[in-house]
Amino acid sequence: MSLASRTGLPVIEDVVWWGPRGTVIQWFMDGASVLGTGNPVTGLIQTGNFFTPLMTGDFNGDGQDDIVGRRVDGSVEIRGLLGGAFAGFGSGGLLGAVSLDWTISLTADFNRNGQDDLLWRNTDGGVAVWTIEAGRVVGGGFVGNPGTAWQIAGAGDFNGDGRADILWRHTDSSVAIWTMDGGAVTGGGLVTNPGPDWRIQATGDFNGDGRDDILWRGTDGSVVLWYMNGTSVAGGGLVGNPGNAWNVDHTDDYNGDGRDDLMWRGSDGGVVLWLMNGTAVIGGGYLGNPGSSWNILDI
Ligand SMILES: [Ca+2]
Ligand SMILES: [Ca+2]
Ligand SMILES: [Ca+2]
Ligand SMILES: [Ca+2]
Repeated sequence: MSLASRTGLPVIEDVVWWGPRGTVIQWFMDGASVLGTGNPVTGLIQTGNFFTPLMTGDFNGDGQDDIVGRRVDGSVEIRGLLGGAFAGFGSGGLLGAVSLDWTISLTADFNRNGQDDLLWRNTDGGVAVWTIEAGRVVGGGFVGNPGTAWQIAGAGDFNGDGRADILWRHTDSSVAIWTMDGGAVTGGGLVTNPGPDWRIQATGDFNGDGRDDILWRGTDGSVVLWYMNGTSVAGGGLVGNPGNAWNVDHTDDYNGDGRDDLMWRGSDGGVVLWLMNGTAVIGGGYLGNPGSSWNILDI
């Protein structure tokens, strides 16, 4: 899910790669092609201060993705990525230590301030949100505990209020949504259960109606979209089937038309982009192959 789809601003998202020995490389995107490649950025791994990047988000509202990671002591750190180089965060950036029974599940904007927040999960099932502003924790806290049979399957703004909501999947394959306002659950409930043959692959606003949708993958490789309106499935259908050698790696708006697109990764490491308009693939193609030791940062 891109900030663009939440703010209505046309923003072309770049691709951030995390590779061997902690190197980061950016692909600057221009619609269906890679416009250029940033210089490799190193220096994230320092002796005695291992920093594992987890995912990206915009934690200061400048429209540029930053990287959030954790040090071995559990402390959380945000590093800026501006113009292909690491930028500092002034007095922000280092968010303090959290015990290692908590993991960061994803980043999303839960309080509609245009800056991504952190969603945490405890091994005991507990859920917490940190709302972030200018690289600092400014609010949030413990949200609740639905039990460990419920797994966080993603986040998206399913009711179109500008705040990200939490998408849940139960071990019995039930689906549920918590609509959120910062660290508080404001509503939600159960969604249709498509059965165990369908896995949630991604969320994003693929039809540009201002509400995020759910992208499903069948065991046969089929790709299906549900257009969402809160907890109701308001439309959608079959997108296609690229075969099980291809996995959905990432969704974002790569051509700046306000609709999220699908980035595929092949079993050989190859990258293919599908530019989307609802369930229709309207463009894109093969982007290249950085090699299987490189991964796109994010969830
Ligand atoms: Ca926020
Ligand atoms: Ca929402
Ligand atoms: Ca939508
Ligand atoms: Ca798009």
